[in-house]
Parts: sequence; structure tokens; C-alpha cells
Amino acid sequence: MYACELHGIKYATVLDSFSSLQGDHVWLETQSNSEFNVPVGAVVKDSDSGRILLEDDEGKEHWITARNMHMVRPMHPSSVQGVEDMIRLGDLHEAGIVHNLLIRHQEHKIYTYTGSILVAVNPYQLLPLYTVDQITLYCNKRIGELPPHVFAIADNCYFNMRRNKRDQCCVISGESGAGKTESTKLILQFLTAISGQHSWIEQQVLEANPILEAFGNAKTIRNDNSSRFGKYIDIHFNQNGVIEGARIEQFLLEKSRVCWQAPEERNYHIFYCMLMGMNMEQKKMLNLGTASEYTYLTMGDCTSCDGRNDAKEYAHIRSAMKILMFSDSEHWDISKLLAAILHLGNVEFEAAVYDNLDCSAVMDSPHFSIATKLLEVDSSELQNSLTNHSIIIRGESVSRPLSIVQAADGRDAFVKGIYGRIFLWIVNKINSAIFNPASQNPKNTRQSIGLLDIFGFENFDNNSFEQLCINIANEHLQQFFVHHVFKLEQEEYLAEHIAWNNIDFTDNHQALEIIALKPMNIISLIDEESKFPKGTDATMLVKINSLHGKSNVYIPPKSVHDTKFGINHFAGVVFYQSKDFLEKNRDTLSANVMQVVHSSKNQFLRQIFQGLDNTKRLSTLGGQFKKSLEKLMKILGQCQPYFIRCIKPNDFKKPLLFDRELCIQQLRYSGMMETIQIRKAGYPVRYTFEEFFERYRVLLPGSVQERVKNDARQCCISISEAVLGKDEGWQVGKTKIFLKDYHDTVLELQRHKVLTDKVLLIQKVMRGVK
Ligand code: AD9
Ligand code: MG
Repeated sequence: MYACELHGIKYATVLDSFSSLQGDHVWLETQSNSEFNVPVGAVVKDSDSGRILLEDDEGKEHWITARNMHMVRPMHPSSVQGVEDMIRLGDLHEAGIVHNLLIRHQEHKIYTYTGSILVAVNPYQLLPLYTVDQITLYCNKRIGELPPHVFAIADNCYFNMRRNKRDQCCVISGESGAGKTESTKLILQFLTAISGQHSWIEQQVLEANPILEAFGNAKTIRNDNSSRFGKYIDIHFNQNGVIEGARIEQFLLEKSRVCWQAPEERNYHIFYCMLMGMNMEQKKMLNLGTASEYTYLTMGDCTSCDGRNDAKEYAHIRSAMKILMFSDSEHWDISKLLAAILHLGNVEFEAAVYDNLDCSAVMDSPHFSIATKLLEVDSSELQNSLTNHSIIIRGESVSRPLSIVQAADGRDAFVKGIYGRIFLWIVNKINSAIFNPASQNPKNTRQSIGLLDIFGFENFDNNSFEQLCINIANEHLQQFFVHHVFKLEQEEYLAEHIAWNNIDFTDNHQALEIIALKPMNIISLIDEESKFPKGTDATMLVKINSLHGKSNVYIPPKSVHDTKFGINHFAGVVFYQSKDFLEKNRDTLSANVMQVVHSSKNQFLRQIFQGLDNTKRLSTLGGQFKKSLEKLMKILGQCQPYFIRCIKPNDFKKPLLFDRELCIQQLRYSGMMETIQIRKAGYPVRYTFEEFFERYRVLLPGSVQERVKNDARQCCISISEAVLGKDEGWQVGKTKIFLKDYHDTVLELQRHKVLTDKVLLIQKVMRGVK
């Protein structure tokens, strides 16, 4: 008896014939109230009177009695071994998908396709998948020819860029710790290897990463190397497919981390690397000690990170900086400011009373004087600017003393300002080394592949303005995915009169409109309130409540005293603490502090603040972020996209541990179920008749050539019938031919074979002639 017959037959029959059931695979419903619970795969192991013993995917045993036999369902043979492409799953349900990923993960097969979309499950261990041999193996292969791999995606990006003469992009998504940054690096490694020149520029593009990660990544509870900024790396190729330059766009560095870290988290890697890796002489010049001596480095009570060697990393950063043309003096300038930040963090304020007003004064400590020396500013001026707030009223400067708390906040704002600008300066510096202006020449037919690696969706116990921005970016990306994979696709089938049953999908467009696109959206209300001098976090909430209180996207605070509001994101509801929203969004430094910066003798400090005169009204952080996101979406919209969905298999950074519920949650909100359905039923590859004929004319059977030669449509049909077979699931529309991903692979392989045979034939003939 086969397991497929299990369901619906009499229990007694099942149990009587147990011996023939042994080894059969089934789905077993488990008893859990979690909304992410789905049946688990299991195998029949044993029986005794009236019961059977099942062992599930995770090795747990379950005795199932006749009464509970309804909990057992047959498993499709395709689920037993697992499939490389999920559109080939017979059991097209969540249990089937997660089981497929699980059994592959157990065998270290971390990559799985859904058509040409790659699902990557973080292995949390180094696998021998990324060697030079593997690069060579995956070079110039079509998707599906070899086991799924991130290199195959990179190779196909490159191939399509050259074949279709269109810019490509890889959108890599997933939550924090899922493996986006690692995937990005692997793609970059592959592209630089196959571009094949081992040139200086390729090395520079690769070495930009360690610098960016040193200054923009940190250990968090979710990821030991968490990216605290987003990046889009655009790699430029010349007509011969050789890398000629690149450009990096950064998004919204989390500046608050420089001054504050949650328990078990660290500040940016660079600080610890510097303290571990600098020689004694340099440290002495900067008056630096060990990480445990600095308030800014010990907030999370964690100064080292298992598996990271900060001293070694520092040497790597130094050499990478050299490759990217940072001069020794530029490196020293950066080090001085980083040291000044650490010393400023140790500066404390004491209460003072002046003119019956609560004021503050800088407490005497060597840290303050060292900081002033490093910043090359006047000590009393800096002291004054940190403890007083001046505003210009009718042309006159009016000064008001600050409390201890306000003074500390002002110091933190200054530090965040410095660090944020160092980061921007570094990105610009890297771009000036890797960006080749020749590739902007209008005559130049530059092609590019863009890699998008942004911070993943975040939902902490306490979420603030930074999380809102991060989650909005993810909301945009999800919309880009939905738009491409579902909307454009189905619209085109309709327009081309393709036989098609519509597939339902969850569209986050409406939510995105309310959050960030429509007039009076939530972000624009926050922005508007930030520009309003009297605006506070409370008045901001009142406005959002009155406009969006009834929408199903926004969840108002529970009471007038509550300051938390919720947003129903595609990946789940997140509650945000509105306190400090406006301050963070305004992101301005007080006029006094700016005055100190401008009068500093430290040229580098002045330089990084250049063009940011406080008298000029700066746009808000949210405003800048919105603009850069819109620009990014426009760029992505012009590219042919590839999608990589990274999945985090457990919360403990552990190898071989697969938390099914955690994975189901990620698969569900990323729309993977619907994606498999549409990829299974749909036609992700399409060509106009002319394009198709142009590329595959060598495959036109000789027997029909005469008959169809003037009819491109008929030529396409003849080629497809000959190579793919009749009724093999491809369709012909009004102007285009529609194919499955694997059709494209078969056509390309066949074309390659015919062309190679032709060359061989010509060579043979030539030799014969000789
Ligand atoms: V975040 O949103 O920046 O916090 P990412 O970028 O998604 O996050 P990251 O790529 O940094 O996650 O991966 C986290 C860790 O998982 C890495 O530091 C590696 O230790 C581990 N990882 C991820 N991918 C792989 C892999 N392909 N092979 C081995 C991996 N380890
Ligand atoms: Mg990352």
C-alpha cells in the first residue's frame, strides 16, 4: 500500500497492513495553537496493537492511534526526496514548502529555486560551496543546469545583461541575520572573478566592503555582523563584459548606535578594531586605552564578539583603505575624530545654578581636554556650546542654559553628527576611487548590475524612528517584488490574451500609500510636524490619529497617555515609541555646536561638515531617506530584477537548527506560497516574436524553413514545437511568446550545442580543405 492511499481508508486496514506501510512518508498534523503551525513530514517507523509509530522531520517520535489517524495525510513522492525547484513540488502547501527547505537544509543544500527566484537558508557555518572551482563550475551555465546556487543567479544576471543589453539588479531581502550581506559579497566575488581581468578596479570593488562594514556594521542580538545602513552597489561593465567601475549608494546609517547600545550589543566594529589593532605609539598619541574604559563602548556590556578577531580585522581595514586610496594622513584624521568621540562619551556634566536657573557645567576630566585637543577647538567655546543653547531672535543671539540631561543629549547629537559625516565622507572617498567617470560618457554603452543589500525588517521590544524608516524601506521592496512577480505579470497575460486563471496575492500597495505615498501619509505628517517649530511628539500623534485613526494600517495609541502607535506592516504589526521622533527626524545640531565646528583648526572636521551650514534649512532625515528610496525604486524599475529571499532558520545563530515556525513566518510574509503558485502556473520568460527568432533562428527545423520564413510568429511556434515539444506549457500571445524558466534553459542549451556543432563542422571542413 502506498502512503498516498493512507488518507480516507479504514484505520483498521492501515494498521493491519502496517508491515507494508513501514518507511512510507506522511504529513502529520501537530497539536499547537501557534498561527505558524503546519503539518510536519514524518516517516512510519513501527507499529503495535492498534497504533503506528511515526518519526517526524526533527527526529521526534509520535504514536498515532486509530482514533487519531485523521491527523495523518499522504505525502507526495516529490516531497520525500525534496526538489531543487519548488514549482515542482507535488504538495503545494506551506507544509510542503517548509519541509522541502528543512530536508535540504539538513543536507547542507541551503539554496532552493522557485523558478528563477532563489531562496537561501542561512547555514550558520562555512560550507565548501564558494571555492574557485565552484565559480568555474557555475560560470556560463543556465539556471537549473546545476544545483541551485547564489553563483547561478550572479551568472544569469551577467548573462542576461550581455544577452538582453539591459541593466540588471539583484534584490536581496530577508530579516536581520538572514544572510543578505553574505549573499551580496558572494555575488560580488563571482562577478569580479568572471569579469576575468584580476584588475586593480576589481580588487578595489571587493575591498570597499571591509571598510564599509567596519564603519557601518555592528554586533546586535540578532546578528554578529549586522548592517546598520543600507547599500546599493552598482557594478559597471564595459562592452566586453569587463568591470570598469562601480558606485555605492548608502541609506540611513543608524547613528544612535554610536552613543547607545542595547544589552549584549556593540558599537560599530571600527572602535573595537582600532583599540585592539593600533600600535602603542599611535594609541598614546590619541590617549586611548581599552574598550572597557569608554562609556560609548560599554552600554551593551559587551566589548568582544565570539568569532571576530578585532586586531586582525583592523589590519585588514588598514590594507583595504590603502587599496581604496585613503592616504595615511586621511586615515589618521579619521582616527583622531573616532578617538575624540570616545573621549567625548566619557565627559560628564554636573548641575550648577546660575541666576536662579538650572544649568550644567562640564565636569573636570582629562577626557574633555583630550577631546578638545583632538577636535582642535577652543576648550571654553566647546564647553559653552555643550551647556548652553542659543537661538537667533531678530538678528540677536539669545542664550539659554541647558540642564544636565539636555547637555548630555547635545553632546550625543554632536557625536552622532561627527560619526554620520565621517561615514558619508568614507562612502564618497570609496566612490571617488571606484567610480570611473568614463563610464558616464554618453557614447559609452555601459551596462550594469546593481546589488541591493539593505537592513532587514525589524521588530524589537522597543522600536523607534530608525525602525520605522527601515521597515518602510522593506515595505517598498516588498511592493517592488509584488509588482514584478504578480501585477506586471498578470497584466501582461491579459493584454496578450494568454489563457490564464488569476492568482490572488497579498498586495501591500494600499498600506504603503497610507504610510509613505499618498498626500498626508504618515511619514509626511511626521515630517510636517518636524518643520513646525512648536511641533512635539504629542502634537504629531494627534495629527496622525485624526487622519489615519480609522485606517486598518495604523493602530492609534491605547489612550491619551500612551505614546506608542502601531503599523500593520506586510511582515506583521510593529509598535513604535513616538518619543523623540521629531528630534530624530529633524537631525539638526545647535547653532553653537556648528559655530565650534566652523572655528575648529582641525581641517578634516571642518571638511566633513562643509556645505552643511546650519543657517541653511536642511531637509529632515525622513525627507532625505524618502528621496533616496524613491530614487532607488526608479533605478530598480529600469532594471531586469532577480530576487533572492534569505531565510533565517533559527534565532541562535546555530548550524543545522531549523525552527519551522520561524521559517513559516518568513515564508508567509514574503508571499512565498503565492510566488510558487504564480511561478508554477506562469511564464516568467517572454520574448517578442522578433527577439525570439533573432536569438534562436539556428534552431528552426530545415523542414519548415521555406513555409514559415516570412512569418516571425510561425517561426517561433515551429522552433518551440521542435525544441520544447507541443503542448509543453509554453504559450503564444499577440506579440510575444511566453515561456517557463526551464524552457529558456532548454533553448539556450540547445542553441549552444547547435552553434558549437557548427563551429566544429566548419573547422573540420577547413581542415579537409587544407
Ligand atoms: V542584517 O539585516 O544586516 O542584520 P543580514 O545581512 O541578512 O543581516 P548576514 O549576511 O550578515 O545577515 O549574515 C549573518 C551571519 O550569518 C553571517 O555573519 C554569517 O556568520 C552567517 N551566514 C550568512 N550567510 C552565510 C553563508 N552563505 N555561509 C555561511 C553564512 N554563513
Ligand atoms: Mg547585512
